[in-house]
Amino acid sequence: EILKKAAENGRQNYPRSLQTTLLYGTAGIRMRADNLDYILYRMGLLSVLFSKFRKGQVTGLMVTASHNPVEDNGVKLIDTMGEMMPISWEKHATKLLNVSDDMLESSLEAIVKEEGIDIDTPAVVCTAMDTRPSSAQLSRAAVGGINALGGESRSFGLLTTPQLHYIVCCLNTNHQYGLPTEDGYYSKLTAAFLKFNKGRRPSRYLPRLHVDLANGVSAPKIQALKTYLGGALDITTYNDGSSGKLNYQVRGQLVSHSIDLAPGMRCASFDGDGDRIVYFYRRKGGQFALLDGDKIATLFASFLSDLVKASGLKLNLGLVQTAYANGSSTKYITEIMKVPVACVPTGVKHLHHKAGDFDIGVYFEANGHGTVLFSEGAQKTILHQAGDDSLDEATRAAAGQLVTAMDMINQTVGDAISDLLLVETILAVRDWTCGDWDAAYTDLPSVLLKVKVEDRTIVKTTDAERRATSPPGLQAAIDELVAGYKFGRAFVRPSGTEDVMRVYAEADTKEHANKLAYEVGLQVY
Ligand code: 16G
Ligand code: ZN
Repeated sequence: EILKKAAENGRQNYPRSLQTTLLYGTAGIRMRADNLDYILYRMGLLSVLFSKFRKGQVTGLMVTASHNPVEDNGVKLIDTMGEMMPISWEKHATKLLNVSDDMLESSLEAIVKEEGIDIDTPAVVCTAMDTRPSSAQLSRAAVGGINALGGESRSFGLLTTPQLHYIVCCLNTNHQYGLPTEDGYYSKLTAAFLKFNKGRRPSRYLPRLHVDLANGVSAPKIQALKTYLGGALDITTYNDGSSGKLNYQVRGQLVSHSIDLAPGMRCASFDGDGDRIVYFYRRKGGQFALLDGDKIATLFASFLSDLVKASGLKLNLGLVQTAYANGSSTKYITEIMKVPVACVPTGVKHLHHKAGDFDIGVYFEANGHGTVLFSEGAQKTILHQAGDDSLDEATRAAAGQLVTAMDMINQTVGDAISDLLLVETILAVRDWTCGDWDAAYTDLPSVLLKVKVEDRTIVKTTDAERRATSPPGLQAAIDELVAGYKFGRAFVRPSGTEDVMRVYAEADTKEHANKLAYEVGLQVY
């Protein structure tokens, strides 16, 4: 009965206005905001079914299109521990995105049946949004959907995506993860930061950072963060206005053009919804240098692995990357740091999932999305070690530092604010400049091209997208091209978010990487 009412309400107030086939893809759905009302309504419905499926635990719905242009918007659904909605539910989302108004009721019914949902279970969904002009209206449409199925909606207004993930996790863990409010979030992270940095007198490291916020939702959030940090970290912000020029940066490359970059300045930039961060600086010789997700991942992994050793624990720590990870980073991690590396297909959900195979799993995409997961067992062991009076003080202190690091890390999803605090902590502890950090390894020159094709689905890949299995002969051709270059590596994959093929290549020089990418591109063109 309630399904019928919800479908009827949808037909009247949020009629389907697009006939094209849509996909709930790698990171939810993103598109021009004009036609999103019915989509948000329907995703509101789905988030209620998902909460009922999770026995009434809180689920989440974030209105954002991340780093897409300001005219776009979209939605990401969140699971009860703050992870992304599981892959097995994406087909339900895709179904609801595409059915006619007449078929909405029966489609809802089919999901209820297939997932064995008790429709009388109460449901709670938390929602939040980014700063796009369309976000408020679309949030109302989502709440309309949530309420239409009798779900309780809790709206948190403007939040970064990872803040909403954090809040959902807190609500479902009896506040064990932290207090389920924005204040709880800042308090938890900054208390850990301040504890780590208390009384530290670095000489090379300067607690001064320049951050470009892409005019996104992080702009007001960094202002709030600053009040919690007091004077412990001096943050100068750029593009910290409202949504006007949101995400003007080139996709994938978050590097800012607004910062007048002088040698010695340490800079970072965020994407529009605050789940990605990269650092950059100018080398002594004046050359621009990017400290991307791979560099952040190696920094985190080496720091945590040192602490694990110093605290006398036997925990297996591993790092998860994608095919885009620079070959030098992979080599450095496996050969110098002796930390195991796993490679998975593009998309945060794959990295997050794989990181769960380790006691401590660090994961990052080169584009700056990443975090660290501590298994439940590891968390217990670390806490126990930190409180074990029979141990010598140095050992206990190291375990204590691991506890503090865990508190600073948003384990639910990649989080630019949390990552920033941990990078700053590690640099301070090691008394490092960007140059010291950068010196660990030198990136191989790399190139990423997009190629417009008629049908990107003809290319199929395996081995974490590093090898093509179809069309026949493609991989052999790539192998042959790659063999002609020193340190050559290349792959092609169909994009999950745009109607294009992506071609990645790296080699000993920029010129060679360009040439290799071009040659490989011709194979799919
Ligand atoms: C999405 C993914 C990102 C990935 C990108 C690849 C999430 C939250 N975001 O933005 O991780 O790098 O897609 O896009 O999973 P592509 O398939 O078009 O290359
Ligand atoms: Zn994002």
